[in-house]
Amino acid sequence: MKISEISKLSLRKNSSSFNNVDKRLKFGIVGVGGGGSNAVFEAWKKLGSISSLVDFVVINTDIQALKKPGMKDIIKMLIGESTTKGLGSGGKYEVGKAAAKESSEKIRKFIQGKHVIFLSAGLGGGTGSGAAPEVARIAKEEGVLVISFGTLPWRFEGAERYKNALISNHELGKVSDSLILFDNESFLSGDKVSSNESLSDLFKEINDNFIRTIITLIDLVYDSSLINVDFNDIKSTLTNSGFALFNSIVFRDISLDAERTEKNITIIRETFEQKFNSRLSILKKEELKIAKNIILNISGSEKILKMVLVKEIINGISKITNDKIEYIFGVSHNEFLGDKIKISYLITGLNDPMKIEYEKLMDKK
Ligand SMILES: Nc1nc2c(ncn2[C@@H]2O[C@H](COP(=O)(O)OP(=O)(O)OP(=O)(O)O)[C@@H](O)[C@H]2O)c(=O)[nH]1
Ligand SMILES: [Mg+2]
Repeated sequence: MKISEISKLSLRKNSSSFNNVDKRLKFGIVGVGGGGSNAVFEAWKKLGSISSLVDFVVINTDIQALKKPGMKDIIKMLIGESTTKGLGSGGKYEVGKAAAKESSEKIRKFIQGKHVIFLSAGLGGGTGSGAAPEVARIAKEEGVLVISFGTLPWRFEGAERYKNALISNHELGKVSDSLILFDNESFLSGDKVSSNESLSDLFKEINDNFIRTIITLIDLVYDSSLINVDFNDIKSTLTNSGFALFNSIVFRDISLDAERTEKNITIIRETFEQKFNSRLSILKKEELKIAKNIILNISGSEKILKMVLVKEIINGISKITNDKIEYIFGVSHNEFLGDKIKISYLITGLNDPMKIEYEKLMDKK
């Protein structure tokens, strides 16, 4: 995109009619299976204070897992009572799926009235893999925007789990509006993990991403004081938008001198490229060339966040994306950021990174 086209961006000024719509939005944060529920538990610890906007639910076939202490204010939903008797799925994808089908009305009841569902599941076991696509499917039937998060298992967890995960990822991709996928295995390749990091450090990093995506989206509709983003813009951008990548970047080296423009564009381009090589990213940098939409939330102090900088940010990003990418962005002032600016972004319209692996698996069947 050229700078001259910036005027075509979807900018919305804060308007009172928008605020009226805004306050009626409801978000559901849903964890399916053990790993997914852990992510929701972490999200609840951070976001529980905005609970008038958000309902939390953990869904499982395993009654013991739902009894985990400390999950106050989180709805606990046992699914598939007749199928599993509350004893779990035995690692079977089909059992997780049947359990969700059996309890579909219970799931639907939670979903009704929500505008967005953030769905988290560790793929590979029976419950998350089998039930998460069913939850997403029900939410889509109810007209809810579904943003899903999945993790692929470490390969040492075995071929059966990997197979469950590939099937579930494929299913989830079909029924979610947007799917963000992480690969636990990618933490093990090269020097991406340091010797003193524990498993829970890695899970924390993934969970933090889940939480930050939720916050970014909620911030975009509630908190962008300068340029506000209409929920319907977000909804139309994310509906059936395929695989997505989310992250946020804090820029410390913003230049304000005479040569600022080129410097800033370079800083932004390079930082984005580095993020794509980060250990969380399962997608290749080249994928950005096919991306269809990007939702940005830019925040900084009033002193630093001038329109020229917004242009530089867009220009830097467009160097590594493509001309046709559509931007939606919110801008907000945050005096606590000092000389730094923070950009959170959600890039959508990407391909399923596991497509070839999935097709190989299906050929073998
Ligand atoms: N990110 C993350 N991944 C996890 C966590 N716990 C497990 N996993 C991953 O998620 C996969 C599925 O595990 P669970 O979520 O425990 O399985 P489940 O969905 O409860 O399925 P069953 O117990 O087989 O019914 C595992 O193979 C791990 O790769 C967690 O706390 N965080
Ligand atoms: Mg489990």
